[in-house]
Amino acid sequence: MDFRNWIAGEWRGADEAIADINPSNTGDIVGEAALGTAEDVNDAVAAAKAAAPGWANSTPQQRFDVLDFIGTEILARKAELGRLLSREEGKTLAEGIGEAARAGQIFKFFAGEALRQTGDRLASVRPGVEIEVTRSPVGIVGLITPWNFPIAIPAWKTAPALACGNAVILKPSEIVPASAHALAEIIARSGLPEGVFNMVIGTGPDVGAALVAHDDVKAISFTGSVATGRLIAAECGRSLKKLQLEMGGKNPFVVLDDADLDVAVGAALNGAFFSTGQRCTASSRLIVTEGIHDRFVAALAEKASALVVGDALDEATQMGPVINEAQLNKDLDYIDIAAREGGAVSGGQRLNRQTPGHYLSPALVTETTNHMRINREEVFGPVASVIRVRDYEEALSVANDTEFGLSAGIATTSLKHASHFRAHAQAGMVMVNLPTAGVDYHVPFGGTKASSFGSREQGRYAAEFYTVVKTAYTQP
Ligand code: UN1
Repeated sequence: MDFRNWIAGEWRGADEAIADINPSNTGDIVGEAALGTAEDVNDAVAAAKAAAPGWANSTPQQRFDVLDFIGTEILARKAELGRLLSREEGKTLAEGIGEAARAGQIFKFFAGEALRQTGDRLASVRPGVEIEVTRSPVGIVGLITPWNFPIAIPAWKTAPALACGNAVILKPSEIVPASAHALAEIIARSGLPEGVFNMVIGTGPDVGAALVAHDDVKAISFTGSVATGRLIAAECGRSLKKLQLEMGGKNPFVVLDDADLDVAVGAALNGAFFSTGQRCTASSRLIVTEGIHDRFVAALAEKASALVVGDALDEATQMGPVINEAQLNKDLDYIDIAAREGGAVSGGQRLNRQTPGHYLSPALVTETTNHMRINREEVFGPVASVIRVRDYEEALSVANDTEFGLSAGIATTSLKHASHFRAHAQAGMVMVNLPTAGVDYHVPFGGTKASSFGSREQGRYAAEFYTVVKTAYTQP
Protein backbone atom coordinates (compact mmCIF):
# COMPACT_ATOMS: atom_id res chain seq x y z
CA MET A 1 0.00 0.00 0.00
CA ASP A 2 1.31 3.41 -0.98
CA PHE A 3 -0.57 5.53 1.54
CA ARG A 4 -0.67 4.05 5.02
CA ASN A 5 -2.00 5.30 8.32
CA TRP A 6 0.22 7.03 10.85
CA ILE A 7 -0.66 5.74 14.31
CA ALA A 8 1.44 5.93 17.48
CA GLY A 9 4.55 6.86 15.53
CA GLU A 10 4.27 3.97 13.06
CA TRP A 11 3.04 3.45 9.54
CA ARG A 12 0.26 0.92 9.50
CA GLY A 13 -1.39 -0.85 6.56
CA ALA A 14 -4.92 -2.25 6.45
CA ASP A 15 -6.80 -5.31 5.26
CA GLU A 16 -8.66 -3.23 2.74
CA ALA A 17 -7.27 -0.72 0.26
CA ILE A 18 -8.90 2.04 -1.72
CA ALA A 19 -7.60 3.25 -5.08
CA ASP A 20 -6.73 6.94 -5.43
CA ILE A 21 -7.94 7.65 -8.97
CA ASN A 22 -6.87 10.62 -11.10
CA PRO A 23 -10.12 12.34 -12.17
CA SER A 24 -8.41 13.70 -15.29
CA ASN A 25 -7.44 10.18 -16.37
CA THR A 26 -9.21 7.35 -14.63
CA GLY A 27 -6.62 4.92 -16.01
CA ASP A 28 -4.01 6.60 -13.81
CA ILE A 29 -4.03 5.24 -10.26
CA VAL A 30 -2.17 7.66 -7.99
CA GLY A 31 -1.79 4.93 -5.39
CA GLU A 32 -3.52 2.52 -3.06
CA ALA A 33 -4.49 3.79 0.38
CA ALA A 34 -4.99 1.78 3.56
CA LEU A 35 -8.65 1.94 4.51
CA GLY A 36 -8.63 2.45 8.26
CA THR A 37 -11.09 0.96 10.75
CA ALA A 38 -12.65 1.78 14.11
CA GLU A 39 -9.85 -0.29 15.68
CA ASP A 40 -7.27 2.01 14.10
CA VAL A 41 -9.14 4.96 15.57
CA ASN A 42 -9.06 3.35 19.03
CA ASP A 43 -5.31 2.79 18.74
CA ALA A 44 -4.73 6.33 17.49
CA VAL A 45 -6.75 7.78 20.37
CA ALA A 46 -4.85 5.63 22.89
CA ALA A 47 -1.55 6.90 21.48
CA ALA A 48 -2.84 10.48 21.55
CA LYS A 49 -3.97 10.04 25.14
CA ALA A 50 -0.52 8.89 26.22
CA ALA A 51 1.21 11.72 24.33
CA ALA A 52 -1.22 14.57 25.07
CA PRO A 53 0.10 15.67 28.51
CA GLY A 54 3.67 15.94 27.22
CA TRP A 55 2.67 18.10 24.28
CA ALA A 56 0.30 20.17 26.40
CA ASN A 57 3.32 21.05 28.55
CA SER A 58 5.67 21.71 25.63
CA THR A 59 7.29 25.12 25.38
CA PRO A 60 6.28 27.69 22.77
CA GLN A 61 9.73 27.20 21.23
CA GLN A 62 9.16 23.44 20.76
CA ARG A 63 5.82 24.11 19.11
CA PHE A 64 7.30 26.83 16.93
CA ASP A 65 10.15 24.57 15.79
CA VAL A 66 7.82 21.71 14.78
CA LEU A 67 5.31 23.91 12.93
CA ASP A 68 8.04 25.95 11.27
CA PHE A 69 9.76 22.77 10.05
CA ILE A 70 6.50 21.53 8.51
CA GLY A 71 5.72 24.88 6.87
CA THR A 72 9.24 25.29 5.53
CA GLU A 73 9.26 21.85 3.93
CA ILE A 74 5.80 22.23 2.38
CA LEU A 75 6.81 25.58 0.87
CA ALA A 76 10.08 24.17 -0.46
CA ARG A 77 8.19 21.28 -2.08
CA LYS A 78 5.08 23.20 -3.18
CA ALA A 79 5.54 22.41 -6.90
CA GLU A 80 5.78 18.67 -6.27
CA LEU A 81 3.02 18.59 -3.63
CA GLY A 82 0.81 20.82 -5.77
CA ARG A 83 1.23 18.49 -8.73
CA LEU A 84 0.31 15.47 -6.61
CA LEU A 85 -2.73 17.35 -5.32
CA SER A 86 -3.88 18.31 -8.82
CA ARG A 87 -3.34 14.76 -10.02
CA GLU A 88 -5.61 13.28 -7.35
CA GLU A 89 -8.17 16.09 -7.02
CA GLY A 90 -8.37 17.57 -10.50
CA LYS A 91 -7.89 21.29 -9.80
CA THR A 92 -5.49 23.00 -12.18
CA LEU A 93 -1.76 22.88 -11.57
CA ALA A 94 -1.70 26.59 -10.69
CA GLU A 95 -4.47 26.03 -8.14
CA GLY A 96 -2.80 22.87 -6.79
CA ILE A 97 0.54 24.61 -6.28
CA GLY A 98 -1.24 27.63 -4.82
CA GLU A 99 -3.03 25.38 -2.35
CA ALA A 100 0.19 23.62 -1.30
CA ALA A 101 1.79 27.03 -0.73
CA ARG A 102 -1.21 28.09 1.33
CA ALA A 103 -0.77 24.97 3.51
CA GLY A 104 2.89 25.89 4.08
CA GLN A 105 1.99 29.48 4.94
CA ILE A 106 -0.65 28.27 7.41
CA PHE A 107 1.95 26.20 9.30
CA LYS A 108 4.30 29.21 9.31
CA PHE A 109 1.53 31.46 10.63
CA PHE A 110 0.66 29.07 13.45
CA ALA A 111 4.35 28.58 14.28
CA GLY A 112 4.28 32.29 15.14
CA GLU A 113 0.97 31.95 16.96
CA ALA A 114 2.52 29.30 19.24
CA LEU A 115 4.86 32.02 20.49
CA ARG A 116 2.12 34.61 20.80
CA GLN A 117 -0.35 32.81 23.07
CA THR A 118 -1.44 35.30 25.64
CA GLY A 119 -3.74 35.55 28.59
CA ASP A 120 -5.27 38.35 30.65
CA ARG A 121 -4.44 39.62 34.07
CA LEU A 122 -7.14 41.66 35.77
CA ALA A 123 -7.77 43.26 39.11
CA SER A 124 -10.51 41.60 41.11
CA VAL A 125 -13.54 43.49 42.38
CA ARG A 126 -12.45 42.15 45.77
CA PRO A 127 -9.47 43.95 47.33
CA GLY A 128 -6.19 42.02 47.29
CA VAL A 129 -7.36 39.28 44.92
CA GLU A 130 -5.63 38.74 41.57
CA ILE A 131 -7.26 37.27 38.49
CA GLU A 132 -5.49 35.51 35.65
CA VAL A 133 -7.24 34.22 32.53
CA THR A 134 -5.27 31.63 30.55
CA ARG A 135 -5.88 29.16 27.75
CA SER A 136 -5.21 25.41 27.97
CA PRO A 137 -5.35 22.81 25.20
CA VAL A 138 -8.67 20.98 24.75
CA GLY A 139 -6.92 17.60 24.77
CA ILE A 140 -7.46 15.14 21.91
CA VAL A 141 -9.09 16.67 18.85
CA GLY A 142 -10.56 14.84 15.84
CA LEU A 143 -10.20 16.59 12.48
CA ILE A 144 -12.39 15.44 9.58
CA THR A 145 -11.55 16.96 6.20
CA PRO A 146 -13.13 16.91 2.72
CA TRP A 147 -11.69 16.04 -0.71
CA ASN A 148 -11.83 19.50 -2.32
CA PHE A 149 -8.84 21.01 -0.48
CA PRO A 150 -6.68 17.92 0.10
CA ILE A 151 -3.83 19.72 1.87
CA ALA A 152 -5.03 23.21 2.85
CA ILE A 153 -7.93 22.11 5.04
CA PRO A 154 -5.92 19.39 6.86
CA ALA A 155 -3.29 22.12 7.38
CA TRP A 156 -5.70 24.74 8.69
CA LYS A 157 -7.09 22.36 11.27
CA THR A 158 -3.86 20.54 12.23
CA ALA A 159 -1.61 23.61 12.56
CA PRO A 160 -3.73 25.52 15.12
CA ALA A 161 -4.53 22.29 16.97
CA LEU A 162 -0.81 21.60 17.47
CA ALA A 163 0.07 25.25 18.10
CA CYS A 164 -2.42 25.27 20.98
CA GLY A 165 -0.93 22.09 22.47
CA ASN A 166 -3.50 19.46 21.48
CA ALA A 167 -3.05 15.88 20.32
CA VAL A 168 -4.59 15.20 16.92
CA ILE A 169 -6.34 12.44 14.99
CA LEU A 170 -6.77 13.53 11.37
CA LYS A 171 -9.29 11.71 9.19
CA PRO A 172 -8.70 12.94 5.66
CA SER A 173 -11.10 12.15 2.84
CA GLU A 174 -10.46 8.66 1.47
CA ILE A 175 -10.87 10.14 -2.04
CA VAL A 176 -7.64 12.19 -1.81
CA PRO A 177 -5.26 10.25 0.47
CA ALA A 178 -2.01 11.11 -1.34
CA SER A 179 -1.85 14.74 -0.21
CA ALA A 180 -2.80 13.85 3.37
CA HIS A 181 -0.19 11.11 3.38
CA ALA A 182 2.47 13.53 2.10
CA LEU A 183 1.53 15.95 4.89
CA ALA A 184 1.62 13.20 7.53
CA GLU A 185 5.00 12.07 6.24
CA ILE A 186 6.40 15.58 6.76
CA ILE A 187 4.81 15.85 10.22
CA ALA A 188 6.32 12.45 11.09
CA ARG A 189 9.82 13.91 10.53
CA SER A 190 9.16 17.25 12.22
CA GLY A 191 10.36 16.36 15.70
CA LEU A 192 6.82 16.14 17.06
CA PRO A 193 6.74 13.48 19.83
CA GLU A 194 5.19 10.13 18.85
CA GLY A 195 1.43 9.90 19.22
CA VAL A 196 0.76 13.65 19.21
CA PHE A 197 -0.32 13.53 15.58
CA ASN A 198 -2.08 10.52 14.09
CA MET A 199 -3.77 10.03 10.75
CA VAL A 200 -6.41 7.43 9.93
CA ILE A 201 -7.61 7.39 6.33
CA GLY A 202 -11.10 5.98 5.93
CA THR A 203 -14.75 6.50 5.21
CA GLY A 204 -17.09 8.71 7.22
CA PRO A 205 -19.36 5.88 8.39
CA ASP A 206 -16.37 3.83 9.64
CA VAL A 207 -13.49 6.04 10.73
CA GLY A 208 -15.36 9.35 11.01
CA ALA A 209 -18.14 7.86 13.11
CA ALA A 210 -15.69 6.03 15.41
CA LEU A 211 -13.75 9.24 15.97
CA VAL A 212 -16.86 11.29 16.72
CA ALA A 213 -18.23 8.64 19.11
CA HIS A 214 -14.98 8.15 21.06
CA ASP A 215 -15.27 9.45 24.62
CA ASP A 216 -11.60 10.44 24.87
CA VAL A 217 -11.88 12.77 21.88
CA LYS A 218 -12.82 16.17 23.30
CA ALA A 219 -13.43 18.21 20.16
CA ILE A 220 -14.36 17.63 16.52
CA SER A 221 -13.64 20.03 13.68
CA PHE A 222 -15.42 19.00 10.48
CA THR A 223 -15.62 20.42 6.98
CA GLY A 224 -18.16 18.79 4.67
CA SER A 225 -21.86 18.56 3.94
CA VAL A 226 -24.71 19.91 6.04
CA ALA A 227 -26.26 16.42 6.27
CA THR A 228 -23.10 14.92 7.76
CA GLY A 229 -22.60 17.99 9.94
CA ARG A 230 -26.01 17.44 11.52
CA LEU A 231 -25.20 13.78 12.30
CA ILE A 232 -21.91 14.80 13.90
CA ALA A 233 -23.61 17.55 15.90
CA ALA A 234 -26.15 15.08 17.29
CA GLU A 235 -23.39 12.71 18.40
CA CYS A 236 -21.31 15.52 19.88
CA GLY A 237 -24.40 16.64 21.77
CA ARG A 238 -24.63 13.20 23.32
CA SER A 239 -20.99 13.01 24.34
CA LEU A 240 -20.64 16.76 25.07
CA LYS A 241 -17.76 17.42 22.70
CA LYS A 242 -16.68 20.79 21.52
CA LEU A 243 -17.71 21.16 17.89
CA GLN A 244 -16.79 23.23 14.86
CA LEU A 245 -18.60 22.66 11.56
CA GLU A 246 -17.90 24.21 8.16
CA MET A 247 -20.55 23.13 5.71
CA GLY A 248 -22.23 24.20 2.52
CA GLY A 249 -22.90 27.42 0.73
CA LYS A 250 -25.21 28.88 -1.88
CA ASN A 251 -23.18 32.03 -2.10
CA PRO A 252 -24.69 35.11 -3.74
CA PHE A 253 -22.67 37.41 -5.95
CA VAL A 254 -24.58 40.64 -6.56
CA VAL A 255 -23.84 42.71 -9.68
CA LEU A 256 -25.22 46.26 -9.67
CA ASP A 257 -25.79 48.53 -12.67
CA ASP A 258 -22.89 50.73 -11.61
CA ALA A 259 -20.38 47.85 -11.48
CA ASP A 260 -17.23 47.82 -13.58
CA LEU A 261 -18.28 45.13 -16.07
CA ASP A 262 -14.81 43.57 -16.39
CA VAL A 263 -14.39 43.38 -12.62
CA ALA A 264 -17.85 41.84 -12.21
CA VAL A 265 -17.36 39.27 -14.96
CA GLY A 266 -13.85 38.38 -13.80
CA ALA A 267 -14.95 37.85 -10.20
CA ALA A 268 -18.02 35.83 -11.23
CA LEU A 269 -15.98 33.62 -13.57
CA ASN A 270 -13.41 32.90 -10.89
CA GLY A 271 -15.96 32.45 -8.11
CA ALA A 272 -18.26 30.19 -10.09
CA PHE A 273 -15.91 28.03 -12.15
CA PHE A 274 -12.37 28.01 -10.78
CA SER A 275 -11.56 24.81 -8.90
CA THR A 276 -14.37 23.41 -11.09
CA GLY A 277 -16.85 25.15 -8.79
CA GLN A 278 -16.03 22.58 -6.11
CA ARG A 279 -15.68 25.05 -3.27
CA CYS A 280 -18.09 25.76 -0.46
CA THR A 281 -17.32 29.41 -1.19
CA ALA A 282 -18.26 29.17 -4.90
CA SER A 283 -20.45 31.94 -6.36
CA SER A 284 -23.46 29.89 -7.35
CA ARG A 285 -26.16 32.58 -7.38
CA LEU A 286 -25.38 35.58 -9.57
CA ILE A 287 -27.92 38.27 -8.67
CA VAL A 288 -27.88 40.96 -11.32
CA THR A 289 -29.79 44.25 -11.61
CA GLU A 290 -31.69 44.76 -14.84
CA GLY A 291 -29.67 47.63 -16.31
CA ILE A 292 -26.48 45.53 -16.59
CA HIS A 293 -28.08 42.07 -16.77
CA ASP A 294 -27.87 41.40 -20.50
CA ARG A 295 -24.35 42.80 -20.91
CA PHE A 296 -23.13 40.85 -17.88
CA VAL A 297 -24.71 37.58 -18.99
CA ALA A 298 -23.37 37.91 -22.55
CA ALA A 299 -19.82 38.66 -21.36
CA LEU A 300 -19.82 35.93 -18.70
CA ALA A 301 -21.26 33.30 -21.06
CA GLU A 302 -18.58 34.12 -23.61
CA LYS A 303 -15.77 33.90 -21.04
CA ALA A 304 -17.16 30.70 -19.48
CA SER A 305 -17.50 28.93 -22.81
CA ALA A 306 -13.93 29.95 -23.70
CA LEU A 307 -12.48 28.35 -20.54
CA VAL A 308 -10.12 25.54 -21.52
CA VAL A 309 -11.44 22.41 -19.79
CA GLY A 310 -8.94 19.59 -19.66
CA ASP A 311 -6.40 17.51 -17.83
CA ALA A 312 -5.51 19.22 -14.55
CA LEU A 313 -1.81 18.62 -15.16
CA ASP A 314 -1.83 20.28 -18.60
CA GLU A 315 -0.45 23.83 -18.27
CA ALA A 316 -3.03 25.15 -20.76
CA THR A 317 -6.01 23.91 -18.71
CA GLN A 318 -8.13 26.57 -17.01
CA MET A 319 -10.72 24.25 -15.49
CA GLY A 320 -10.02 20.67 -14.49
CA PRO A 321 -12.44 17.73 -14.27
CA VAL A 322 -15.13 17.01 -11.70
CA ILE A 323 -13.86 14.81 -8.83
CA ASN A 324 -15.70 11.59 -9.76
CA GLU A 325 -18.59 10.06 -11.66
CA ALA A 326 -21.06 10.35 -8.78
CA GLN A 327 -20.43 14.10 -8.48
CA LEU A 328 -20.58 14.55 -12.26
CA ASN A 329 -23.97 12.83 -12.35
CA LYS A 330 -25.16 15.04 -9.50
CA ASP A 331 -24.06 18.14 -11.43
CA LEU A 332 -25.84 16.91 -14.58
CA ASP A 333 -28.98 16.14 -12.57
CA TYR A 334 -29.06 19.67 -11.18
CA ILE A 335 -28.54 21.15 -14.66
CA ASP A 336 -31.46 19.05 -15.85
CA ILE A 337 -33.63 20.09 -12.90
CA ALA A 338 -32.80 23.76 -13.60
CA ALA A 339 -33.82 23.37 -17.24
CA ARG A 340 -37.09 21.67 -16.28
CA GLU A 341 -37.79 24.46 -13.78
CA GLY A 342 -37.59 26.96 -16.65
CA GLY A 343 -33.93 28.01 -16.59
CA ALA A 344 -32.06 28.62 -19.87
CA VAL A 345 -28.88 26.54 -19.77
CA SER A 346 -25.70 27.25 -21.71
CA GLY A 347 -22.78 24.82 -21.38
CA GLY A 348 -23.09 22.06 -18.77
CA GLN A 349 -22.24 19.27 -21.18
CA ARG A 350 -20.16 16.21 -20.59
CA LEU A 351 -16.92 16.51 -22.55
CA ASN A 352 -14.56 13.93 -23.98
CA ARG A 353 -10.85 14.52 -23.81
CA GLN A 354 -7.82 12.44 -24.79
CA THR A 355 -7.90 10.59 -21.50
CA PRO A 356 -10.97 9.14 -19.78
CA GLY A 357 -11.95 11.68 -17.11
CA HIS A 358 -14.97 13.38 -15.55
CA TYR A 359 -15.08 16.45 -17.78
CA LEU A 360 -17.96 18.91 -17.75
CA SER A 361 -18.20 22.29 -19.47
CA PRO A 362 -19.07 25.25 -17.20
CA ALA A 363 -22.83 25.66 -16.95
CA LEU A 364 -24.56 29.02 -16.79
CA VAL A 365 -28.30 28.95 -16.10
CA THR A 366 -30.10 32.20 -16.82
CA GLU A 367 -33.72 33.30 -16.30
CA THR A 368 -33.93 31.65 -12.89
CA THR A 369 -35.80 32.69 -9.77
CA ASN A 370 -34.58 32.30 -6.24
CA HIS A 371 -37.16 29.69 -5.29
CA MET A 372 -36.00 27.17 -7.91
CA ARG A 373 -34.10 24.18 -6.55
CA ILE A 374 -30.99 25.27 -8.46
CA ASN A 375 -30.92 28.34 -6.22
CA ARG A 376 -31.78 26.60 -2.94
CA GLU A 377 -29.50 23.54 -2.90
CA GLU A 378 -25.73 23.33 -3.10
CA VAL A 379 -24.55 21.65 -6.33
CA PHE A 380 -20.77 21.65 -5.69
CA GLY A 381 -19.84 21.82 -9.36
CA PRO A 382 -19.20 24.28 -12.20
CA VAL A 383 -22.81 25.41 -12.27
CA ALA A 384 -23.95 29.00 -11.67
CA SER A 385 -27.35 30.56 -12.12
CA VAL A 386 -28.38 34.12 -12.80
CA ILE A 387 -31.28 35.83 -11.03
CA ARG A 388 -32.48 39.13 -12.52
CA VAL A 389 -33.53 41.77 -9.99
CA ARG A 390 -34.82 45.35 -10.13
CA ASP A 391 -32.46 47.18 -7.83
CA TYR A 392 -30.03 46.92 -4.92
CA GLU A 393 -32.76 46.46 -2.32
CA GLU A 394 -34.21 43.45 -4.12
CA ALA A 395 -30.69 42.09 -4.75
CA LEU A 396 -29.90 42.19 -1.02
CA SER A 397 -33.14 40.52 -0.04
CA VAL A 398 -32.63 37.73 -2.62
CA ALA A 399 -28.99 37.34 -1.52
CA ASN A 400 -30.11 36.78 2.08
CA ASP A 401 -33.03 34.53 1.19
CA THR A 402 -31.18 31.24 1.67
CA GLU A 403 -30.54 28.76 4.44
CA PHE A 404 -26.79 29.26 3.97
CA GLY A 405 -24.51 32.15 4.94
CA LEU A 406 -20.88 31.47 4.15
CA SER A 407 -19.67 34.11 1.71
CA ALA A 408 -21.45 36.94 -0.12
CA GLY A 409 -20.02 39.17 -2.85
CA ILE A 410 -20.99 42.39 -4.57
CA ALA A 411 -19.66 44.15 -7.65
CA THR A 412 -20.33 47.88 -7.42
CA THR A 413 -18.59 51.24 -7.64
CA SER A 414 -21.03 52.73 -5.14
CA LEU A 415 -19.51 53.26 -1.72
CA LYS A 416 -22.99 53.55 -0.28
CA HIS A 417 -24.11 50.15 -1.56
CA ALA A 418 -20.80 48.47 -0.78
CA SER A 419 -20.95 49.69 2.82
CA HIS A 420 -24.60 48.74 3.20
CA PHE A 421 -23.95 45.27 1.78
CA ARG A 422 -20.98 44.69 4.09
CA ALA A 423 -23.22 45.48 7.04
CA HIS A 424 -26.36 43.64 5.94
CA ALA A 425 -25.30 40.58 3.94
CA GLN A 426 -26.06 37.57 6.16
CA ALA A 427 -22.74 35.85 5.66
CA GLY A 428 -19.56 35.17 7.59
CA MET A 429 -17.45 36.64 4.78
CA VAL A 430 -18.27 39.57 2.50
CA MET A 431 -16.33 40.36 -0.67
CA VAL A 432 -16.53 43.69 -2.47
CA ASN A 433 -15.41 43.58 -6.12
CA LEU A 434 -13.80 40.22 -5.41
CA PRO A 435 -14.89 36.60 -5.95
CA THR A 436 -16.80 34.95 -3.10
CA ALA A 437 -14.13 32.22 -3.06
CA GLY A 438 -10.42 32.49 -2.39
CA VAL A 439 -9.54 33.55 1.11
CA ASP A 440 -6.44 34.68 2.99
CA TYR A 441 -4.78 32.26 5.38
CA HIS A 442 -4.28 34.59 8.36
CA VAL A 443 -7.83 35.82 9.04
CA PRO A 444 -10.99 34.09 10.29
CA PHE A 445 -12.91 31.81 7.95
CA GLY A 446 -16.50 30.76 8.49
CA GLY A 447 -20.15 31.49 7.95
CA THR A 448 -23.55 32.03 9.49
CA LYS A 449 -26.84 30.08 9.38
CA ALA A 450 -26.51 26.49 8.09
CA SER A 451 -23.03 27.11 6.67
CA SER A 452 -21.14 26.99 9.94
CA PHE A 453 -21.48 26.03 13.57
CA GLY A 454 -19.13 26.85 16.40
CA SER A 455 -16.25 29.29 16.48
CA ARG A 456 -14.21 30.46 13.51
CA GLU A 457 -11.34 28.65 11.82
CA GLN A 458 -8.00 30.24 10.90
CA GLY A 459 -6.13 33.29 12.02
CA ARG A 460 -5.97 34.28 15.67
CA TYR A 461 -9.59 33.28 16.09
CA ALA A 462 -8.74 29.59 15.65
CA ALA A 463 -7.49 29.50 19.26
CA GLU A 464 -11.08 29.92 20.42
CA PHE A 465 -11.83 26.37 19.28
CA TYR A 466 -8.54 24.68 20.10
CA THR A 467 -8.28 25.92 23.70
CA VAL A 468 -10.37 26.07 26.85
CA VAL A 469 -10.24 29.14 29.03
CA LYS A 470 -9.28 29.00 32.69
CA THR A 471 -9.94 31.81 35.16
CA ALA A 472 -7.72 31.68 38.24
CA TYR A 473 -8.33 33.79 41.39
CA THR A 474 -5.44 34.20 43.81
CA GLN A 475 -5.27 35.77 47.24
CA PRO A 476 -1.50 36.17 47.68
C1 UN1 B 1 -11.44 29.27 -0.50
O1 UN1 B 1 -12.43 29.61 -1.12
O2 UN1 B 1 -10.33 29.75 -0.71
O3 UN1 B 1 -14.48 23.59 1.39
C2 UN1 B 1 -11.48 28.27 0.59
C3 UN1 B 1 -14.34 24.74 0.99
C4 UN1 B 1 -13.90 25.78 1.99
C5 UN1 B 1 -12.62 26.39 1.65
C6 UN1 B 1 -12.73 27.46 0.64
N1 UN1 B 1 -13.84 25.20 3.30
O4 UN1 B 1 -14.54 25.01 -0.18
